[in-house]
Amino acid sequence: MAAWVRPRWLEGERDGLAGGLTVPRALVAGLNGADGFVIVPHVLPDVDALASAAALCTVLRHMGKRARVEAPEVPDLHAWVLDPALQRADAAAAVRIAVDTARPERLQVPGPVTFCLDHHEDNPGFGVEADWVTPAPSCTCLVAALADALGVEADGALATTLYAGLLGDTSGFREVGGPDAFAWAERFARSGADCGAAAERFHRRSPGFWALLAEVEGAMGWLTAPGAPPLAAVAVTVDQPRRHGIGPYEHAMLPTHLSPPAGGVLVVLQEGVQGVRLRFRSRGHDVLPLAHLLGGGGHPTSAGAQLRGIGLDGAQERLVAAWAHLAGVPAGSVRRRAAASPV
Ligand SMILES: [Mn+2]
Repeated sequence: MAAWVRPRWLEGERDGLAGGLTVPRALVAGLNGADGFVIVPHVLPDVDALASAAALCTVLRHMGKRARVEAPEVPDLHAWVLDPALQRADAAAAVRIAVDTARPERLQVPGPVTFCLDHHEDNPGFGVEADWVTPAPSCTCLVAALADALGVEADGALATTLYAGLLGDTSGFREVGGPDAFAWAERFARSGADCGAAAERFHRRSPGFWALLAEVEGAMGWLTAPGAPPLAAVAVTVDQPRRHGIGPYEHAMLPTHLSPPAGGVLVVLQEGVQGVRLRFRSRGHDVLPLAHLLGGGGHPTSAGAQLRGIGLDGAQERLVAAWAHLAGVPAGSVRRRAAASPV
């Protein structure tokens, strides 16, 4: 069993290795004092949501606690992250923990939660007993810091799960917001994570995915207006992923394979049966104000919004209006180009 590499910040030296994460005492005391845990991730789960739930469940079981993950929705694409044994029910469990979920209505199984553990900046905190909401490259980083605080050492399997969450939320280190992600990666690797196996599994795509990606890249359009940051946008109809045999979870990974414009925003508009899903990506430019204006949320460089009862044309109009509003330019001054580059 590999031991944790104990970061110096735990000894009180905030050297930035892990962004100075400090686990709230109320959370540590609450988890130590309780038993019978149910860990719930968010709907349309990504790798980090499932990895965070799996890792926290494993940590609690290492402590001798009864714990299980409650995730009715585990897509085949991400099934490698969550061992089915972690979902197995035992005696009635009542202490619910939300992981990686910014709002209660996004929980896979709705209901009050006792503890809330999340790295989304716009999470208001909705745990009845304790919340821990703090920025980190992935929610598994919080689980790792919590394991340290609870005195649980990671073995290779747990470290691999923690690393998987980091891979997921950095899109395989394509969308790294700072050096913290690499410090965490090193820590997980030195704790015994099989980084190669996790990366191979994470980056696996179906053949149709690459065909769809090529199609989408060729259809990129640009919005420009004097004084506004550049915005690259592409719309994907509901038929396109179907035609290539791409399911919703793999479709959700499309934006991470497209490059955001320098100093600007990439928006992928994905048509669905109920409306249009907008996915925002950037390298450094804060996309949260745009996501919030359109009723969504997420992280500063990776966010999303769902527009219901609307088609692609309507969604594009809403996007242009919101973007022009934020940039303080009249919507009429926005120029649209269907081209591979903005000039
Ligand atoms: Mn996450």
